[in-house]
Amino acid sequence: MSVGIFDSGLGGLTVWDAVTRRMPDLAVTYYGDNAHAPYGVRTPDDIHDLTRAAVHAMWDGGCDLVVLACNTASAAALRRMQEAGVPRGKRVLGVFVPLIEALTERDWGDNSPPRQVAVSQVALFATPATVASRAFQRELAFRAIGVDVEAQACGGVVDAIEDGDMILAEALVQSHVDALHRKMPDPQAAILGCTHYPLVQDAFQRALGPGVTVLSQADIVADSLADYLSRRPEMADGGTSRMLTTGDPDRVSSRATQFLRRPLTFTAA
Ligand code: DGN
Repeated sequence: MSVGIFDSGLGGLTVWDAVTRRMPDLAVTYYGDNAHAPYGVRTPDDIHDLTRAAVHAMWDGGCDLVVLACNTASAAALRRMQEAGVPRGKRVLGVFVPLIEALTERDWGDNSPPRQVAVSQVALFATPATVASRAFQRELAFRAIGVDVEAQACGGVVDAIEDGDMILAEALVQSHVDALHRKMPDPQAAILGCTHYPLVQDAFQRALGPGVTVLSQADIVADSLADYLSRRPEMADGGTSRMLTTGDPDRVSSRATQFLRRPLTFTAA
């Protein structure tokens, strides 16, 4: 069974890249819903329905475990899907819990007691849909962690990165960090809560200053997945690696190769 990594489009390739570097022998199915990207501007119901359909296709295609690399999909669909019930032997995980673990330095082994929160003032940068969902704050509250989170919706950054316009993307990062500082002048840590933001991580670090810990989601999710699979090896038992897209495979392959600067070949989902 290969492990599934789902994203609305290309952004999840940052997570795929970190996972495949961390576990080179792991069989991974990447599934990009490019036909319906971007998700960040869609309604929560729409995002849920698209994510649910894709995850069921991945389960049916042989992935027992699917990771939603997309924050927007994690925010709008994960809890709803888990509450509606997951088929026997299948799992779907998101990206918020690994981030919360990293933020709090807490070990989420079953029944682990809450530990001291490592930081108290945290900036969250994400798409407008993720910020509007308040899913990250909800997950923290669910775990009774008293972290003060100030969220900043970063309109335009995903589009600029997808267009390859890094000068615009970095200028937008600066203006979103300025906006965050007006609400929270002195954050101790910053979460880049969008698949695309690792590509402008240096710009976030520069704008935030050297004293702020910037959490890179892709590496955190890869570490967390490695830890999960060490405890549940049956979830990644053989299988072959594939790159699937609901969009046009030739076009997606060439954009993905440009996006990650690695040769990548997609086939139709
Ligand atoms: N993959 C999305 C995320 O992590 O929020 C960003 C792209 C999008 O669909 N807006």
